[in-house]
Amino acid sequence: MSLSFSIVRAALVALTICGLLLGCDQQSSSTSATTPTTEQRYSHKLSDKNATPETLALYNNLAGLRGRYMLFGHEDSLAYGVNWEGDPDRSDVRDVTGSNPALYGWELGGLELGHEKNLDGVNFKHMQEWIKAGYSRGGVITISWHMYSPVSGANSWDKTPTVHELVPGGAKHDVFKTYLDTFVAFNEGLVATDEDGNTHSIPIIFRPWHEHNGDWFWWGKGYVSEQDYIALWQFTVKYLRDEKGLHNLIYAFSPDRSRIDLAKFESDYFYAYPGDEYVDVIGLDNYWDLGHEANTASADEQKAGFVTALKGIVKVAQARNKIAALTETGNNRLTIPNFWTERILNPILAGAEAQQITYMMVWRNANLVREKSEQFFAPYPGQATAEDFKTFFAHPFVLFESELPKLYE
Ligand code: BMA
Repeated sequence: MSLSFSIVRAALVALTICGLLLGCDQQSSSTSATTPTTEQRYSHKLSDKNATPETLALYNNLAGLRGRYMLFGHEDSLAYGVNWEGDPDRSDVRDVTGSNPALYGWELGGLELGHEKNLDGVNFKHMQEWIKAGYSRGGVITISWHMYSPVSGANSWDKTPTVHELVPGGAKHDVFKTYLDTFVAFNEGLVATDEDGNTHSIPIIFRPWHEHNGDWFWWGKGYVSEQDYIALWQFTVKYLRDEKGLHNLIYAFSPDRSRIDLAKFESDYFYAYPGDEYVDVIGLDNYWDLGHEANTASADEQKAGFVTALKGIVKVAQARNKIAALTETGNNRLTIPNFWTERILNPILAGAEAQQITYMMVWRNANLVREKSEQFFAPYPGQATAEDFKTFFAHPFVLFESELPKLYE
């Protein structure tokens, strides 16, 4: 692992120096034919043609790890854990393995209403600091948004048809723009300063309007037409990218596995797909095949379903020169013995295709005292799957923060 990484790293550093000092993209015609152009270095294009160098580098470096490594991520990892809250720098994942996750998930719900904290009690200013800290250590940041409905004022699980009023021409379109503006302002705080004192925006894998093929959010199937959902997504991208000039976003699409029939994976996956020009990560939220309480299939059937679903997104991604990811996954309360090796790692490693996913992220570890109900997707010290999680951590295929190559150059 370290050998191939050091070669890749050396090559990337050389290319970066070349890019910084010489401006390779302008040089390509006048320098030797062996000097790769920016185009060649970054053969995976983003939907944003003006994406920042760090954002484009992240996307292409994730693509470059495929088949050999998968990043492990955790939602709200630094904000609280099952048995702690208020520590400025702690994570249940690190308490068990010694490393932070490689990828950090954060959630904006409530930002649009001017709240100080998100719907799960995470202070937005602290969130910005944790995002900056994770990025400074080489980690990857992804952001979701359980937005409140601008029509009913209720939370994202409200079923009031809303989307038709948000898209251009809708009665709440202007209000919706002010909601998006809160993210623009939040994003302005997400800057990093390099050794030379130059600042740049932190690349973010932005994952709006997730699980839209399910019927639990107001943007979900049944409360919005396919056409309006697509218009909502496209407007979101165009507004942030073209009107507000955000160029640090990688857009992740993430339908829910439970509403996909594996016998017709692609047609179900593409329900309300916004189009290749608006999507960068071919994602999937899959709790279903990992012991979801409503899934009555046997463990073997679920493992097979898990692999088939992963192969499905890998195929879709490869056909479009994009990357695939398990954007949300996990087993709530981790009741399955050896969950990490038997239900995640071994099925992924059993064939060449599922291994092509670039990252997986498990959901949050709700604080037991504050939330008064058990909800966790990563183990904490003493939890039944903690030892198995260490085996998972130690496997060369799985990357945590302490093992990451440089992803931004
Ligand atoms: C859900 C649960 C909720 C939480 C929401 C947004 O899946 O974890 O408790 O409020 O995500 O983070």
